[in-house]
Amino acid sequence: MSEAPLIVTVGGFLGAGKTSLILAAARQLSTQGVATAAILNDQAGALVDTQWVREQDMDAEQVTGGCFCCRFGDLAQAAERLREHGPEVIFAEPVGSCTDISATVLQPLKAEYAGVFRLAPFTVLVDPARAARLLAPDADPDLAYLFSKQLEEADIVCLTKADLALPVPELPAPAHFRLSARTGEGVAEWLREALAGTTIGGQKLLEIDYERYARAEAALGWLNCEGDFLADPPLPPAAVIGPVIDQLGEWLAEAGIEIAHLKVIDHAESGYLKAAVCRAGQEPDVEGDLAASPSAWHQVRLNLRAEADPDVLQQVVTAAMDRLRGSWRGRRIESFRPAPPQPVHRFREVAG
Ligand SMILES: Nc1nc2c(ncn2[C@@H]2O[C@H](COP(=O)(O)OP(=O)(O)OP(=O)(O)O)[C@@H](O)[C@H]2O)c(=O)[nH]1
Ligand SMILES: [Mg+2]
Repeated sequence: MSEAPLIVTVGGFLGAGKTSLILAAARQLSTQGVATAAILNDQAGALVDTQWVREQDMDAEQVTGGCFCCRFGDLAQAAERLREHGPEVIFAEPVGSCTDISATVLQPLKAEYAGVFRLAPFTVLVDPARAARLLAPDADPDLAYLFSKQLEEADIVCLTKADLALPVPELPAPAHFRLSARTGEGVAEWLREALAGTTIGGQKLLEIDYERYARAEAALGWLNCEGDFLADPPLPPAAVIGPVIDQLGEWLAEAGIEIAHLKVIDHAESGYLKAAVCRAGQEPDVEGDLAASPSAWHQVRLNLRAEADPDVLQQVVTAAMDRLRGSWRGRRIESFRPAPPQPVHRFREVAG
């Protein structure tokens, strides 16, 4: 390979559209013969995103059990493994509740992996609807703080979901691009800037209060679940994940619980389907094989992040899944509040 792979870090709050943009960008790049790969990240295992990205035939690794900053070694190893397959671009998606990425991830990558990887400008995505909620006077003040810190350290800020034509919120940092992963609008323009090689990622460093940052992360209940479902009678994937996501949306809305992101993926013998919502009461976004035929066996993964007690999340998820007609095998559920971030490295100056 002529040049070291370019790591393109795409951050932003939960549900901002990071994975969708990475997939849309990878599709555009593949038409130009550019090989890409992705690294996904979460506080727990059983990631919907990793499975979704792999279902789209993209080479993907994941870092689990903590954010990139706390698992810096795992991130570097994941990037090294991907490098063996010769991608020119490696997209890296940090957990949506993570910030201070410039000091704890980008500077260490520049310092320790010079010549091995190159760094694109750090892109942070903003969903206009989420921004409006987090910037409202009644928003959780710690989450609002985290959100503003995410924007403050960005080299490039992008407003996402342009196809929804939502009002543009007044952001603490100005947006450089407005794009839609769904229609492709603005993706080529962003990619041109991200891949230009003129700006090296991590130009800014944050002043940040780690106690407040930890409180913001802990404001969210986190739940990851996976298991096999044997439908009796056989059901299409839409009839498995549809009722689960609808029921959960209804119960969480009734309880007044703010959803950051709820996503469910079903890999059945007949095809795969993903459904997701970023707020209670939202009509789910459904992607995949909508026409997949009935199947008895379904491999299901569900990831839920919401402003609620993790035990409550566990109860409602279990109850929603148990309403389906059939039986669950080997279902594992992890629910918790993320632990305070403890970065392996924290640079006080911008590295080379
Ligand atoms: N209408 C519309 N919806 C989008 C667009 N991009 C993403 N979405 C939807 O927004 C939701 C969140 O998208 P993701 O790409 O999963 O967001 P994310 O930032 O990776 O989420 P986390 O990994 O959970 O933090 C999904 O339901 C997507 O279908 C877009 O351009 N337009
Ligand atoms: Mg994602």
